[in-house]
Amino acid sequence: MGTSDQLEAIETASVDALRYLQLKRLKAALRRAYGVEFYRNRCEAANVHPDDLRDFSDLVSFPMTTKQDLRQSYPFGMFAVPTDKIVRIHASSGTTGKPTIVGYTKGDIDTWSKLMARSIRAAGGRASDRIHVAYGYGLFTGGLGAHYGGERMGAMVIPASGGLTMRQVQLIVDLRPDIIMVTPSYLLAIIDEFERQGLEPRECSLRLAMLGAEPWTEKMRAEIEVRLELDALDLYGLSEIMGGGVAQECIETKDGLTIWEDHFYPELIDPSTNTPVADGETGELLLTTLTREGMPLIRYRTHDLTRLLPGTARPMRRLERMKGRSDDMVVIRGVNVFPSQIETVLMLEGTLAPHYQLELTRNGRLDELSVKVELKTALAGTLGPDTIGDISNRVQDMIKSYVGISTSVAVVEPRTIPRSEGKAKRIIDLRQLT
Ligand code: DLL
Repeated sequence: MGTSDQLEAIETASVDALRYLQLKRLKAALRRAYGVEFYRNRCEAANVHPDDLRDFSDLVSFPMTTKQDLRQSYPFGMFAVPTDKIVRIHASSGTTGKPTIVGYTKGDIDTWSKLMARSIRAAGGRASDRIHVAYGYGLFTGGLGAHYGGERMGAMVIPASGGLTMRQVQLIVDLRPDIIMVTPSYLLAIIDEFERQGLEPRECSLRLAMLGAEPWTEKMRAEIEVRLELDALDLYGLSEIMGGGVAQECIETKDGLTIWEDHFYPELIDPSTNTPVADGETGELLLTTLTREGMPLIRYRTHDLTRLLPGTARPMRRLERMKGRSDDMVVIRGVNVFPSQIETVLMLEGTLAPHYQLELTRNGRLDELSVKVELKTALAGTLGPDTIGDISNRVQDMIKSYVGISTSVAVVEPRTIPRSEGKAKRIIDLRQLT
């Protein structure tokens, strides 16, 4: 591997060779997990043993793992190795309760670095590139994962972390990075800061953006690509499974996220019945780690909704851009709504910026959804109340016809919705409070 810009052998292998490797690794992964008391108990309760797995289709009889299971074994109960073999801890924040602790052996950090380097290469990165990492460093996996991957491939890494947006702009202008790794919502805040300082974002040195850690849309990609004149690619992962770098969009096809199947085995289930979905259908992604040492996970429920598609740029299958999380879905008067659907509609209206929040309230027994969205910065203070009223009405009508729900839309002045320096908070649920 080293600092090579070449693809790894498995990235050009045949699908048969990949399946052979996966099956061998899957059997070993189940045996490793069986060493953890939690999994042994679960398997015994389900009356399955790792030796029962002969083919991929046998995996459905093995128990799934949930975030709740990880919480209950807080902090170290899911580890498959003694804690003195763990060299790194990360944690996923979660909105309620204790965080979920994730442990990595030296070998796990090595695999993760390799997969992040592979992801950067798949996005079009080279050893000669400079990488500005504006994902947060710390217990969140975004910063350190990107950092180790960039170093592993021999790039120059600028560990900016999240926040201090003025300084982000200064570093980008002065150090002239080729690649930025950041959440899409925070990249928008950085672009706005360029403009606030009277700088033209398109003139900056960036050639690629590797965006993820939160849902985003094709419309947002289009906006970012135009405003920065670069290629914006999707990067997916989750801390429980490893961190960023589980799947990455390839620059040559830009058609969804290639999942690094030599390390993760994907399945899709219908979250309401917990049974596999038919080929090509949308479902909740389950992931089984194939090579993880410190904390192997079997059929982990990600809550992320996507479709599995055949491989294009690589033999590995692709995940369609995440549609949303099953637990971010709000049911409003019987209609299932994802923030990404609302975002797609907002971006059809040329006067609006992709900064928005959805507020849920309950009026008696009825849920109400209000959408707060900012005007484009260039329009600040230029539109009268009538024009703004027209825009709100138009957007309300569009949401009604595309998504099927009634909302109240408030168009607000630029920079009035709080900016995130990492993952954007799109839904404010005030229903319990009213
Ligand atoms: O967000 C890991 C990561 C870091 C991914 C940097 C990409 C880049 P968590 O904090 O555990 O880990 O959050 C994981 O974020 O289950 C998805 O719901 C969401 N998510 C991550 N990437 C994407 C993406 C990191 N590309 C959760 N599109 C996941 C949509 C994403 N959602």
